[in-house]
Amino acid sequence: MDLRLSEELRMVRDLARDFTEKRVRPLSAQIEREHRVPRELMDELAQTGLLGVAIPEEYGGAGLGETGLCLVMEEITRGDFSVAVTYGAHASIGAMSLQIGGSKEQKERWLPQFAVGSVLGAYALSEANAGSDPGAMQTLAVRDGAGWRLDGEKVWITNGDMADLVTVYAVTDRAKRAHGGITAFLVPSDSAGFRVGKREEKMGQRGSSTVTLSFEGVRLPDEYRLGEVGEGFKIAMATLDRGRLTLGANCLGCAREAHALSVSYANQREVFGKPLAAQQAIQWMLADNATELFAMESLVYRAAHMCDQGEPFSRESAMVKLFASEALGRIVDRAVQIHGGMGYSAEFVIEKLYRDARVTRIYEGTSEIQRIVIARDVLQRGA
Ligand code: COS
Repeated sequence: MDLRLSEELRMVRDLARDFTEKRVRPLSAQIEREHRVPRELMDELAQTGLLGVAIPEEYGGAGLGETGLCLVMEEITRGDFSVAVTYGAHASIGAMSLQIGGSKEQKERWLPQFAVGSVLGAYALSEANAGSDPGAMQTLAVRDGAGWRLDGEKVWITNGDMADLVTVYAVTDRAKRAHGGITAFLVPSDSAGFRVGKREEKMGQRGSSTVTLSFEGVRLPDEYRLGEVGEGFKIAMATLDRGRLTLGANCLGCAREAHALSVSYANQREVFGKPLAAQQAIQWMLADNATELFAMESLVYRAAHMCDQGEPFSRESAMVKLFASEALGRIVDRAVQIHGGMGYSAEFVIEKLYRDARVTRIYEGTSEIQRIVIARDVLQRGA
């Protein structure tokens, strides 16, 4: 298997790296302080063309697939996790349901707008009592003349207050639920009855907006239904297969940043008359970081390659999410330890990375859910 990057992929990675250094990193402290990623930054990202990196060329994107998306996510996360999550909620899971489940007409209408950022997307699956078990959702869509009427509430929706078009999953058959009873809808945020509710105050990734969305008798024409009636759960899961891969790339970017800061601090800080880096205890931590980074990188880009080749990759994407989020947890923990008291101080970025990292073991499926997905696949398809 050849994992070398094509000329185009290297160009897109360099573009994302350059944008991150010039525009994202300098704003990171402000984003953290104000708990807000400026919409203008998304507009600037749109101007680079990076919003459409994974959108097929026929729909106005760069057509660089999951590998392209992972490269961009990795780079942006190095500059600021919240910006990367805001980007991903649009370019990854926001656009992906449409790419997976949309008709030709729906893709022709919406994807070019997603690619240039004139329409921002979001993905709304979770509910207060349906997080790990989305089949238990209560949001209901019932036939209303030639269209649909939507009622319910979604929680933890990234970009919910910024998005123009939200993919909402709703029950259309209570008896069938995950097995043919859930349908996906494209819901414009200016629909009557669409409301943005509470904004979460979070431990980390504070700049990324996470809100409740409610739908009170939202009326939708049938052409806003995504995929067939009853096909929604599969579209939601296939979208998460992609999302979990790009999340692995987020973890990789954050871990690289923590490791680079640790190496630099270990070289400059002196203890017992010599640099920290001369202490074997510190060297072992750096060696473990470097090894886990190599493993993360290998998993992320091998699984992305499988996805881009059209091979099944559901088990592998769960493995990426599980391993990368847990390895990131170990790497940021070592980074705090290497920095000592400085790692615990809010004046240093390590403290922020530690907080930003924690949720990666929870959102888009907890580590325990990933183990369920992997174990089921092992038992059904073999080791
Ligand atoms: N791609 C396509 N279809 C899939 C799929 C996937 N990755 N995973 C499951 N399906 C299909 C199944 O094949 C099944 O189809 P049939 O009805 O034809 O049999 C259907 O979807 C239901 O699947 P399953 O029986 O496995 O559903 P469960 O309710 O047992 O749920 C898990 C399975 C646990 C994997 C799922 O609920 C899950 O991923 N939970 C976590 C959700 C999550 O990540 N939430 C975070 C919020 S999103 S930011």
